[in-house]
Amino acid sequence: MPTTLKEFETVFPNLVNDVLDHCRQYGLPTNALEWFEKNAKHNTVGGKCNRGMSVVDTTSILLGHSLSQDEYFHAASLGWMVELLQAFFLVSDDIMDASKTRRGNPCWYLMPDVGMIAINDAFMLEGSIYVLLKKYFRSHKSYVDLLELFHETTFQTELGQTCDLLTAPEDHVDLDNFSMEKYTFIVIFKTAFYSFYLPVALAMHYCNVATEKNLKQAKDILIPMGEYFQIQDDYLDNFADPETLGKIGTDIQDNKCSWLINQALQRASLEQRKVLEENYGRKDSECEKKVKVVFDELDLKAVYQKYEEERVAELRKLIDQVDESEGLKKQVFEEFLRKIYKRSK
Ligand code: DMA
Ligand code: MG
Ligand code: MG
Ligand code: MG
Repeated sequence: MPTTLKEFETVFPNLVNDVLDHCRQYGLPTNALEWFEKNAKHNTVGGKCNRGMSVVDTTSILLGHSLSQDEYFHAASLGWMVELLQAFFLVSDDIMDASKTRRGNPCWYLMPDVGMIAINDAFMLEGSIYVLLKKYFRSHKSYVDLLELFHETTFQTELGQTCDLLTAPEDHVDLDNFSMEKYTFIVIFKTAFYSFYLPVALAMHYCNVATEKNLKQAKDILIPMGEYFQIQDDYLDNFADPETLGKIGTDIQDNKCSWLINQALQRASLEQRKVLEENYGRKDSECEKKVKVVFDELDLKAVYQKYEEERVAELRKLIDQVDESEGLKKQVFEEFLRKIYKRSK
């Protein structure tokens, strides 16, 4: 049975207390302790926790039994470390993307009294990962692998964010600068590694089945799955109800090399291309509306739905070919895919 959000969330307060204890040994002033607690809770809790819960579900599938209390706690701790990494990326991403809302609340940097303290708060969220990893996994035989995996995945995500931001200059719109090739690189690096490969690879290390062959098999499925997930994110940025999504889309105004603009460019007439050139990437909601009209004229909703069915069929084929001889299980991937298929938020 997959874990529930409720059960998973019961672990987090313990982890926050661990980090607070770590700070207390330095005699950190009370107001700073309280600030960190608020930062950690506001930014880490309240999402879907698909990534974090996948560490737990993958662990239980790989071990082949329901988890003991101790196993649940350890797997969930690794899961919350992924959620802390995500919180670190999201707090910074919202500043860089000039977003307004996240998980139905104002973005952290827009909360009263926060402002640019949010930058340091993001660093603190990242730093907490390593406090917890040391506390609970210092004597695990894969400690160095876990540590390196977090470091490398963080770096990969930052490379993706670099390319995401560099293809979206604020003051210069050039649609010729976009391509599906650039897009694929951006999304694999900014999203797929940390959201898909990381949770499963962590569980594989924890369960001692992280052989070279198994890690490669996992990567070959989870990277395309993560690409599909970010394409959903780009689709929802424009087509979802912000109330359901918990965030207001910014990709058009932000001049992002998104899946939708790339698809639009492949299909636009000369006239439509002109509309896109004159209105994409402008910090103006009237311009944004004109771009949205072109997206509707090109029926990108249907284009996306067709893409989704094809991509999911491909992923199912890849999953079917998994070799389970070294302890990997197809079910790990089936479960992950089930969680995101046709998601609306
Ligand atoms: C997500 O990109 C990538 C990271 C590393 C946060 P995004 O800006 O499309 O995410 P969102 O739509 O959640 O702001
Ligand atoms: Mg963003
Ligand atoms: Mg972004
Ligand atoms: Mg997005």
